[in-house]
Amino acid sequence: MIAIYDNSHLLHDPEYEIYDGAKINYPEVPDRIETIKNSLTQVDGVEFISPKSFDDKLVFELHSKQYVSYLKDTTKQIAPNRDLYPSNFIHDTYAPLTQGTFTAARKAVDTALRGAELVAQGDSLVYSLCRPPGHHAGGNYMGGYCYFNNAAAAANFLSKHGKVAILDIDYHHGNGTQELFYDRDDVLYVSVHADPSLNYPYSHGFEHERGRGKGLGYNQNFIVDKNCGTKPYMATFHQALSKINEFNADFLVVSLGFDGYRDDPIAGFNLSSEDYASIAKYIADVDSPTLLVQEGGYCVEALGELARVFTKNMMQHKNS
Ligand code: Q9C
Ligand code: ZN
Repeated sequence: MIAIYDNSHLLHDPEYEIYDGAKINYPEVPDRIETIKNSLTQVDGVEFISPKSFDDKLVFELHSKQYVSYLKDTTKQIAPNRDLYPSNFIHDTYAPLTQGTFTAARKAVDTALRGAELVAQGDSLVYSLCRPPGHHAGGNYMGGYCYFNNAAAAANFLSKHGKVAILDIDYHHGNGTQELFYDRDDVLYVSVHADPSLNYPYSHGFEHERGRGKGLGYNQNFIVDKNCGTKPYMATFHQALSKINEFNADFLVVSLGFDGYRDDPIAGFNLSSEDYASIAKYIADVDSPTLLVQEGGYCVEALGELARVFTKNMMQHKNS
């Protein structure tokens, strides 16, 4: 399995999050991806490569020129080691900007696109170690630690080569991804996440949101309770996976969040690393070449183990 990594994610390192009017430590830290990379380096059969630079037009197919320019121009004016809370093109208070944010976020798109290109060329399993994450970013906004929608960029790239399914197993609903494909029937979006009436992103992720126009039926939201544990989670996960299998896609993109893990500091379905191993096996059984795109997961001490267990099980089952 090829894994794609680039160190420009280190340029995005906000100091704080504003939560309930107070400054708290920013959970979406550079160590997340460093830990995952270091752990995967020890796994037999994983080979690392760097992304390359893809044309900006692939970004503009999803994000407006106005939004992209705002991000580029605003970050240029931020002093080193300062956080700026933007007042435009933003969904919530969870997307601080630093001087390096644009560069890091743009490279995360390249990381996802490189993975998509390899999968389009015949690789059966690739892992894009994207940071910052992407699934909360929409056409015109950042939010929820996300700036550009990496998984959506990969899915949109792959849609030129066949039918694409996106399975989003981050704890949070991918409101940005949902929005970007809401009118389309060539990209199916299926998400399993915590109840948005009690959890971020609050605005979207309800089960009645099923797509629009010819996209109707190509958006499927599945809700589980916070801390629900293995049994209820797996029951719902299997319903989601059967939608993916029915669609019979040519390519599968997995928005891979580890924030369902039991010790996650901001989220959690009370899932164990064994649960992530079995989730990986079931996803590997989907009969489509698969791109894993890193989204959330904030228990830094566990991320190395979770990524290792997940990829080992994916690799074993994908080729058997
Ligand atoms: N202090 C992703 O997992 N914060 N984004 C909610 C908790 C926002 C999560 C309040 C959570 C965003 C990619
Ligand atoms: Zn999340």
